[in-house]
Amino acid sequence: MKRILIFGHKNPDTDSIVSSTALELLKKKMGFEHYSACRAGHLNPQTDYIYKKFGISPPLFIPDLLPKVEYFMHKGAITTGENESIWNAVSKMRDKKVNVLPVVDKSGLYKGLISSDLIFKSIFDNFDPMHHLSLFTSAKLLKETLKASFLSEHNPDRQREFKIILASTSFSSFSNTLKSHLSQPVIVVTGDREDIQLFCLENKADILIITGSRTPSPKVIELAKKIGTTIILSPLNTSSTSMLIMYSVPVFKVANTSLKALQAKDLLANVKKEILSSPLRLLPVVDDENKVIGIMSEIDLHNEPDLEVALVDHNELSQAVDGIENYTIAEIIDHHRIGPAPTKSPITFINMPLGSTSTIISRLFIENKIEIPVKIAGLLLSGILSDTLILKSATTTKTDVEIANILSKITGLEIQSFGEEIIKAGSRIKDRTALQIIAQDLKEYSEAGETFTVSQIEVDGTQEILRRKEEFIAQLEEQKKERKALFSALLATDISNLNSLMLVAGEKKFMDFLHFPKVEEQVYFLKDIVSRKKQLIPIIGELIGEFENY
Ligand SMILES: [Mn+2]
Repeated sequence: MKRILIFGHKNPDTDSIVSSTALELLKKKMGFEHYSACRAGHLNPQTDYIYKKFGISPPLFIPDLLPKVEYFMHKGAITTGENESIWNAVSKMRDKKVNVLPVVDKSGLYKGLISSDLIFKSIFDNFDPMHHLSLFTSAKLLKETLKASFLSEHNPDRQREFKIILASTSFSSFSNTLKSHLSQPVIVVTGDREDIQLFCLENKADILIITGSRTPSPKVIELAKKIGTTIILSPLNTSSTSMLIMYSVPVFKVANTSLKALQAKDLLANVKKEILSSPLRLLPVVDDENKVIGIMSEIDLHNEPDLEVALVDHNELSQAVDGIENYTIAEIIDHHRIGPAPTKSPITFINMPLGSTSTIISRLFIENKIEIPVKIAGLLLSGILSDTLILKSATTTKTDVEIANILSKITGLEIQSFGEEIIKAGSRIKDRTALQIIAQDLKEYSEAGETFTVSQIEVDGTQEILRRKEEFIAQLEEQKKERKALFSALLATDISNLNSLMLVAGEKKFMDFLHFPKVEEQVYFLKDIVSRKKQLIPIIGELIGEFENY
């Protein structure tokens, strides 16, 4: 089953973050383990205060959902050690029905890639019939590949290039051949001919492979031990032994070590070309520590991602985490206006005209007869009180009040005083920059083809906002320019009298359409308006309509 990541909107507020945490818990209690609470932005001061107060870890921070290698790759990979024999690698490929293996070192770190093509090429190169066979290997690799045993061993791990000599001729031609190759390391493959065995030892051949399990005389073994020649006793006959030793080459000698692995976090868009231009049209994928965790092939590029998304506290894609268009939206729980349909197929879409998403999620706990743990009740109560300005905003419904009372009972928190406590934690503007304040709860909208943004902050008195007006207007100008928006506004809602000030940076021709009472240049007084969603956005929608038709 695919993982489902639960996301609130960008620039998350308290309601969207706590909804994500609470929905994950609800799903788990209902037996759905594959839901995880996530967030696309940092906690604002209010939300941070609330999570610390209740001692709960906030949702996992995932800044964007742009397609990454980790969501599309083939997970897990059978690897081969760089010092294993290619025979081992071939056996693994056959058993697991793959023709490529990532090569790793002793600690599991990525070193390269080995494929059946590369192995074939290596065998072909070593088997050049115009020359005597040569082979890069060690006594230990030979012994393992042949499933043989040592009768005498000397430096079994030492890997080098050897000449291979088959003692299949008369003694005199064999002795000539051996002598002509003694300047380099040699391996002699022989049967039970003691004259040849002794001649090899007298001439200090490095490795003697005796075939057919024909144990030599004690005299030969003793001499070998004395002079430091390795004797390997192969259970196979001469022809099988000489074929099989070609596969005793260590993997690293054959592997392609120039191929760079992909990182799990690499953006798919950035690695397509690398995959398609790699020799096998696939590349291994490594984690932060360079450990192999999967394979990404040309075919995987067309895979469905291994995750889906659930949205809480928003349903418009313009407010959702970046990159969301690449995933299936599995579920939506929201209390905002319904934007253009973000899904192709039917899904669970719960949208209710209530004061907060937290109210809806609390109801889901109750409807499903699942007890709300005290700390989660604390989070949900915070979500309701934050979104409804302590049940005073025009968006507040009877249901919000009922649910808030239930949560208050569970937590033992008194609604008014706890509400004031969290609103105060969120209205800190003194030591924060205009950008921090505007970005904290910024929403982007589009209406009749025009883009605009409205940020909101709750304050206890508006003097400080007016004093820093120039700073805010400059930052709103920035936002407007960056998004090519018609205007950018900051709604400063005064919780002491439930009115708001709106600071606006906008296109000149649009500013003429704003007929709110003007407090100062670019600052308007919005009497009794505290809800961006229910009160301000519908008015702005109409204004834009008038503006477009003008
Ligand atoms: Mn909300």
